[in-house]
Amino acid sequence: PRVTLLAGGVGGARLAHGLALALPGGGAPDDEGRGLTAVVNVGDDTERHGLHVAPDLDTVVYTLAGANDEDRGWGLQGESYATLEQLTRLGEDTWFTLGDKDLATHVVRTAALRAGEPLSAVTARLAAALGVRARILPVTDDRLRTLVDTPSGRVAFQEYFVRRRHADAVLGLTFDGAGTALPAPGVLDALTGADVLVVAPSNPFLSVDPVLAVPGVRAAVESSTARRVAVSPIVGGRAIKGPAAQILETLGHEVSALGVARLYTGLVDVMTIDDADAALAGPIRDLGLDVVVTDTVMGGPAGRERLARELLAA
Ligand code: FO1
Ligand code: CA
Repeated sequence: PRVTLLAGGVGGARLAHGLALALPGGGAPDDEGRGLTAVVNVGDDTERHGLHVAPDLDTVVYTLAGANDEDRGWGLQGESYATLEQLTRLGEDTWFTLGDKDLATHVVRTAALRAGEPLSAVTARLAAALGVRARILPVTDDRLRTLVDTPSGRVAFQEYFVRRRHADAVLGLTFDGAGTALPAPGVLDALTGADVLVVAPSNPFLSVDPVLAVPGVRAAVESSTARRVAVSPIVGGRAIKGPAAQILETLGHEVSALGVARLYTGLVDVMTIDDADAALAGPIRDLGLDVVVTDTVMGGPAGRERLARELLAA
């Protein structure tokens, strides 16, 4: 089948890995376009030390390459930090942890972008070099930055997430540049032409909304004839990772898989929820969605592949 995943963050990367394991050839597209396409958030992108860092793209690529640091959820395994230590000595602000090998990715990407290569093209090159066979697309090649309104003002995404350890209340989000961004080549076709369209268990506000904010993307999902399946990032009233529960609460939504299902009504056909939330199946069906109840907590590769197979069968 043609499978398209909307992804951001660690939940997106893990499910992308599961789908790549479940599909023939690691999700490599065939002549008819069957295979896996991940459409990835770029609102988390940032500039550090003059380099363009794309955390969500890198987390997907590194995870599919089997090279991601699985304990932290981001960055490469077996990293060293000699460069960051030297940058600190030279007086640079080094609150954003960049490993020596990870920096090589940012050097290649930044050089390519400066030479006029689109982000989607350099991403394809990096993914291929690391042995990734699925298609990884940034949602846009244009500049798009998530800005977070907090009680102490508006801050850039990584300032909120890493520097301030997502401790601030999120009062609102702005996707700077989204209004004039164009979907990257292949994005709209991957959405409208999919057989199965999966919304990863990523943060609905921080990871999925910035993808949908690119003009044409939400409409392509809404009008897609694909079987559209979302996985709840909230299990038992808590987020698997990150601030999704806090943000739901602050923005006035129910902190549960039902709260997430309400956000995705009109966008997906099927809500996948954890066994722990089986009691919410009825209320979610009342919204007009189909419900699959399963173990959604992926853990390692076997769990990721098992969940992916269930989604493909939904
Ligand atoms: N997350 C952290 O919590 N602290 C870091 O220092 C950090 C560095 C970092 C470097 C490269 C990269 O690709 C990701 C990195 N992340 C770090 C993760 C990342 O900022 C967030 O998890 C995502 O943006 C949220 O989706
Ligand atoms: Ca479970």
